Parts: sequence; structure tokens; C-alpha cells
Amino acid sequence: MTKIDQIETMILDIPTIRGHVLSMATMRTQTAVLVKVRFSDGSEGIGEGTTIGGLSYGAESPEGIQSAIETYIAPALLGRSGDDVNGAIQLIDKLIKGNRIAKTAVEIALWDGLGKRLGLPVSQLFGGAVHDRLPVAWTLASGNSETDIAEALKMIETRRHNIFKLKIGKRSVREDVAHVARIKEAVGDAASVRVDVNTAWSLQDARWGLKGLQDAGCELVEQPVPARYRRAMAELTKGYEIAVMADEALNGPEDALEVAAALAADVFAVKIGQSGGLKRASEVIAIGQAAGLGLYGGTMLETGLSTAAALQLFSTVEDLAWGTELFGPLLLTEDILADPIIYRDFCVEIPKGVGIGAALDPDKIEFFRRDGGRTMKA
Ligand code: MUC
Ligand code: MG
Repeated sequence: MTKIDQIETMILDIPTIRGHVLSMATMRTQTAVLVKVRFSDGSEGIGEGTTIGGLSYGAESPEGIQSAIETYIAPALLGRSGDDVNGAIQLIDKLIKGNRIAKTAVEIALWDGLGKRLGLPVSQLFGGAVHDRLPVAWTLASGNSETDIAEALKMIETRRHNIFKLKIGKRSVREDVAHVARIKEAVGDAASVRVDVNTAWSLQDARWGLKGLQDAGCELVEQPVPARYRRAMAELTKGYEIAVMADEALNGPEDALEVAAALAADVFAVKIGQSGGLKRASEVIAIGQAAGLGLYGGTMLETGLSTAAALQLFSTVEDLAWGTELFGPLLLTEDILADPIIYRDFCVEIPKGVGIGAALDPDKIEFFRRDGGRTMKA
């Protein structure tokens, strides 16, 4: 039996190419928690758990993710079979509440190790890829309309992105709608414009906001109101033509079922970290499909590592009607992979190779890693 021998964690702080202005935080660096799992046959798996803006986006911080892995997840898994990924997921779900991003980081490393030992990409472990590339959005969030327009036009011209997600919710609804309208006017029919409010609006704000956004030609609004406001999400979903997407409201399959049953979204933003791993994300996808909802491959602005893992799963999904936003590596000054993820012709390519299809660049890991982090042994 191939056993789980060793689990190592580390935190990386990587600068972003520009300030990324969201309703709840402005990011100038992204912090990723990496996990390396060493197996008894010498094989290794790598994983990542990443959030946004410290504790301003969700309940897990990078330091909390690392601590949950070191203190609770690793001791439960050390010495167990490395091939029994479902057994590990079930055990960890039983022992540990919440902490979905921490669980995801470890689970990715287990899938990666298993794929490498079998000589298969992780997509094959989920039944096989049906896409070799997927459409990929870019987020305009410089905090300035002119800078955003210049960025968008350059992305269209270089055929990198023709789907734009605008981060709004920091200014007044009226100012935000005017900002979105200016950008849509500048890109015209050459691009799809969507917005993410990251829960900043009240229901009252959102009624004005959705009316203005759809008149401006914006196609979709992501999480306009707080995650727990299901009735408000349902009213907005029913009341306007613009598509309403659930993001922060979706923490795993149980939430997905409740959101679908409450008719509280038209589209699911599926995030592997927020779902609690690839397996749980596949269950969120199944619920969305069964409910006839649109699907979108979401990101927590992860490095190439988690981006590769997400692509393994999303490549197996029949229809991601709203594409993906797996552009995380492009927001960072440096990609930490030896062979960076490829972006071209408005798409992201599914990495080839075994496991999640990603290998770390050791020099970059040394450069960006914070002091601390532990190696736990069986
Ligand atoms: C979010 O809330 O969706 C995804 C893209 C981006 O710019 O921020 C994230 C988080
Ligand atoms: Mg979002």
C-alpha cells in the first residue's frame, strides 16, 4: 500500500501586477498556501488553498488554512493509504467542520499524487476531459474607468480576453452603473461585460443596480447581496432579465441545493476552494446541472497550481455556459509553475501531463515563501 508519509505546508506572498480593487479590499499581493504530500513510494503531490484579501472575503485566512492543515488535517491523514482519496475526503469531512479551502489544498495534492502514480491526468480520474481549452474572463478592477477601458481594449486586440468582469460595490450604485456603462460602450459588441458586487449591496441598492446594469448592456451580476440573503437573491433572479450568479452563497453541495431550491440564482460560480475540493465542486456542478442552471468556472485568484487543478475538473464538464475566470496566474507578477498555464485566443488551455499537470519552479518558491511552515511526518 502506498502510504501518506509526509505533509508539508508553506505560505507564499506574490505581488499583483497592479492594485486589484474589490468592494471589500484592495489587493497588492496574493497569498497562497501550498501543500506538498510525500508518499511512501517516493511520489509527491502538490496542492494549493488560497483566499482573497486576508479575512475580508471569507472566514478562512491564509494563516488559518495553514494551521488547520498542520494541526488537524495532517495528523488524521498521515499513515493512511495515499490511493484512497474518497476515504480521506470522508474522514476529514467527519472530523473537521468548515475549513473548505484547507481541505481543498490537501485534496488537490492527493489527486495529484494519485494521477502521477497512475500516469494519468486528474481529469481522467473524473471520467475524462471533454474540452482542451475553455473561455477565460479577465477582471477589470484598477479602480479607474479610463485605465480599465485601456486594459480591456488591449486584451481584445491581443486576443487574450473578450469577457470582462468588473468589480463594483465600493462606490455608490449610481457611480458604479455609470462606470459599467462607459466600459460597455467602449468595448461594444466585441466583449461581454459582467459585474461582481461581492455582497456589497442591500436589496434596495440591488433593485436600482440591476435595472441600471441591464440597461447598460451588462449580461450578469455576481453576488449583489450578502450570501445569506437568499430571498433577496430569489427576488432579483425573478425580477430582472440580467443573469444573477451566486458566488459567496455557494459553500459546497448543501448550499448549492438550497440556492437551487430557492430559485436564488440563474448561474453558479463554481470554485474548487469554496466548494471544499474537486470532489465537492463536482457535486455542486451536478446540482447546478440538474436544476438547469448556468455554470461558470470561478477562481479565488489562485496561482497556476490551483488553476491547473480547477482546469482538470472543469475540462470534464459538458457545458460551462458562462466560461471561466481562471486568470489568477496572469494577475501575479510571476507564475510559480515551471511551465506556465497557456492563455491564447480568448481561452485558457487545459494543462497536459499527469496529475494536475503542474510542476513548481523551485527558485520562485524559495523567493516568495514566508518563513515558517512545517513538515509533518507519519
Ligand atoms: C470573486 O469574488 O469572484 C474572482 C475574480 C476576481 O477578480 O476576484 C475573484 C473573486
Ligand atoms: Mg465573486
